[in-house]
Amino acid sequence: MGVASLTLLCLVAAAAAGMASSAPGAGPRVPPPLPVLPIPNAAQLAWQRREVIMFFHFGMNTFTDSEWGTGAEDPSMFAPAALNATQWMDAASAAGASLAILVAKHHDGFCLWPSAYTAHSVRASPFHNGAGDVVREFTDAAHARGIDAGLYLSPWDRHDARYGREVEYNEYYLAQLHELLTRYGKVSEIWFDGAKGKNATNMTYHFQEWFQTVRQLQSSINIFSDAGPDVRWVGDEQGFAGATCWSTVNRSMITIGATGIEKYLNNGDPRGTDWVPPECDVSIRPGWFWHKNETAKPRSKLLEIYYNSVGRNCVLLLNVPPNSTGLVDARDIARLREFRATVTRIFATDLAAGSTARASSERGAGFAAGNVLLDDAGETYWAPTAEDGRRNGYWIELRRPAATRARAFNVVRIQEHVVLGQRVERHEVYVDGVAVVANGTTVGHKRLHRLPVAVAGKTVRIWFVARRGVPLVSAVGLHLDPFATNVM
Ligand code: FUL
Repeated sequence: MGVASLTLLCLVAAAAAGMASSAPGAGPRVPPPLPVLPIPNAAQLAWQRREVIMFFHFGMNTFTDSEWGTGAEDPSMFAPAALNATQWMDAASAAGASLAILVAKHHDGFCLWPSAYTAHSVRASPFHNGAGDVVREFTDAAHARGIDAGLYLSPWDRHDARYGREVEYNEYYLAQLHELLTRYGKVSEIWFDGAKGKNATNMTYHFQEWFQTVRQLQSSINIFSDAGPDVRWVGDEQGFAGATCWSTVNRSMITIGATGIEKYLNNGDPRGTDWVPPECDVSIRPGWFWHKNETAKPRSKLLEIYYNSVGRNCVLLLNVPPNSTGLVDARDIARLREFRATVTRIFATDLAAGSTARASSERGAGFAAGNVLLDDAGETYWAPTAEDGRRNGYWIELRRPAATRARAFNVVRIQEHVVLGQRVERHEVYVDGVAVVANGTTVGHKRLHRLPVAVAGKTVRIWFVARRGVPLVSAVGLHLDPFATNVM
């Protein structure tokens, strides 16, 4: 290869990588803006991008038709005849989930793995004649499918006699955490449920010891609880985040398991100093556990949940309960597949594609308005100069190509570059300079606006009316949801 062609190749490669500084004649590249703290860590960012993850509630309750077992259940009742965790992963794949979380021990205290610290486990059950290990089958099946595994270990334990004796129970719980986090390979999320019955025995959980032990054993894990530290509960079990939803909170404001914290968790806190994004847990059926006569929510409900969770800056943790045979009901898998196909269909076509983008200003090479149209997993973003805030404010505008501007859309997608912090406090969406078709407060990783009626138009402009620092936008999309009631 000649020197000339080599130089050309280098230039092309540099341009492709956005390295304007290496092109002859171009000035040095403008660095990215400073972050607005707090910002997510790498594990939190990877979690956020999953968008939909799966929950599997399976245990003693599956066999007793209950939601909260008493702890007095006989292990002989735990007898799934054809448990197949690979089939559970079919359900996770059908939903497009990259992480699956198993309830390893629920409030009834029965352990789905052969814990060395209690007799109340699969070891005392007929499952594989006492030689079974559901946690092993689950984690192996997940890993074999390329799905990450997570585990739930209920702090509230209605069976164990140590519950209520502070040191003894905390030691027991820690020893079980140790088993779960050292025997089964990589664990990507651990769930600390704050739930506890009103008349439950008094018990102080040593969360700090638990959290630090988890970190010691699994360095890239995300720890879930009402108060994080990595992922927080959204404050309800309907799968709905607040219309205002910050990834930030002040952890010191949240007592795990307390009542009255729900609204704070639902909305987050713009002045929060901790990055603890919300997870929306909801079951596909009325119950968390399987009950013979319950059925899955319809597609329209699942879609509403999606818009109100993923579309409000959250990760959706969708529960599907395996039945007493040890299998996920085929109808539930079909519903998950239908749900995923629907989401894919809505978002596969971007009616903003081919638009030209302009903005109130651009920070420099690498921060162009057009970055919001690139399908690059949020790597690039539009950044304005800091000056706009002192002039007329920050906006970005898409001018749709003549060929598609007559095509109506009823969903507007906006995504912030949260790598550098969540910033947008209030925004408005205009079509053709006049009608405000949508407005709202926070954006975060993803904000989906469903419009009351489908609209067409030449230009779509988004004003960032209030924000912490300059807005940084990684994507804007326009979509048509054919299942919305306003579309013929
Ligand atoms: C709640 C529990 O009490 C439910 O049984 C279920 O496990 C849900 C995910 O969390 O707090």
